[in-house]
Amino acid sequence: DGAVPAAAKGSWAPFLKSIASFNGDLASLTAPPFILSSTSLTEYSGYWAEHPEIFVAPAQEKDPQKRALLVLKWFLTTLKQQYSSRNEKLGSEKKPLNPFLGELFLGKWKDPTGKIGETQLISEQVSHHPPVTAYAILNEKHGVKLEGYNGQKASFSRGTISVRQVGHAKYHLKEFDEDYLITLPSLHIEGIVYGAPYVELNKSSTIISSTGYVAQIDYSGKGWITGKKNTFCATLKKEGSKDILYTIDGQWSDGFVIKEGKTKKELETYNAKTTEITPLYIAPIEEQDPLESRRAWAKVQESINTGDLETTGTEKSKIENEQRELRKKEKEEGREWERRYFTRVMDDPVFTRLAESCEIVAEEGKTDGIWVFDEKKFAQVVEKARTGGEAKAEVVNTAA
Ligand code: 0T9
Repeated sequence: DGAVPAAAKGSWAPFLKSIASFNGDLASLTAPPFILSSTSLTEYSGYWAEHPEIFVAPAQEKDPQKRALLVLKWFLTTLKQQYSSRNEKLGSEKKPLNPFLGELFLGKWKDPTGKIGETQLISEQVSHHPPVTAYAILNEKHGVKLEGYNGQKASFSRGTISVRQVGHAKYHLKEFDEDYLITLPSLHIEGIVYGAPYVELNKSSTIISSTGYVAQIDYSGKGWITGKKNTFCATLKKEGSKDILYTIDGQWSDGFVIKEGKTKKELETYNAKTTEITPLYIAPIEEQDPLESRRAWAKVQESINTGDLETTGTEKSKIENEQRELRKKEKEEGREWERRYFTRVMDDPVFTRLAESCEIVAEEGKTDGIWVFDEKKFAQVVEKARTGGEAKAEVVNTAA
């Protein structure tokens, strides 16, 4: 238990016992303070586009096959941010704050060069029980839109927490009217006994395009005898064909090589360690909406960071009680919390068509329906900001 701080040694063993018998609801785990992060899960949606230039690159490619390759490349470059940025920054995976219903995390990746254009992030907690986060990432200049949602189903076995992600992402290119359905890999947490948890990906995930290209990514880890951590190998094929058009092999936390399928000729190498990320711009707290994550959790975050357990507890309870009151009131009035940017639908034609052609079990991607980015709601928010009180904050933001 080398990674457990001396003061927390007494709390790790009971925690291990508690996860051994937990019910699958990650949010209900009471972890020792040193493993708590002050970041809310709504912020994790930003990991999808921390390299805006790679995110929009497919929009500039005229050849559909190369476009499909660029989408696969972009997906692979997000994995390091998604799954190992926290242990790199914080020393281990940490337990995120469990977002409240309606929590928002909004930001943008600015582009001083003007070549990429501004990329906007909208992340909203659309369900609290079970937790589901939905997001949209928009780049108007290149007509790129990513939207998706995800929840987690967890179980404990053989000393690790296994997590299946429920949900999917859709990448859309306006100019080519092209869609890519992205399934989310399942994962498990390693290093728990040592008090230094980190994520390893399992099995495989798929990207299928409306143009008929299918990418499969197979994940493997260190294993008992051989293998390196965070390893994957990916192939891109045309649907129904056995011919491999491209292969991509490597470690998602380190780097990978793109090769042509037939000739095995090396086309490109990607270094995940030296490729810099673009920081997300978030409005100053006083300009944020009360539902925005960092404003709503400010006091909790500050007390977690200073190690003030008592304040953490009282401030967390305040939010929880407020939420309970809201739910009670909604129930009495027979209505549901209005999501600001997303709507739940029972069928999404793009999702269904692509999922079926790839034998993706649609049910696995659903959390009691499908959450879609609601352009109408979004337009209303934009309009309100233009005409109402929020307009001022927007002016200040762009000037900053
Ligand atoms: C969507 C991502 C997801 C969220 C996290 C399982 C996990 C919460 C969900 C799936 C993102 O796009 C990608 C990355 C990491 C996932 C997290 C890793 C993790 O451990 C947490 C859970 C809730 C815990 O914090 C368990 C406690 C553990 C740190 C101590 C043993």
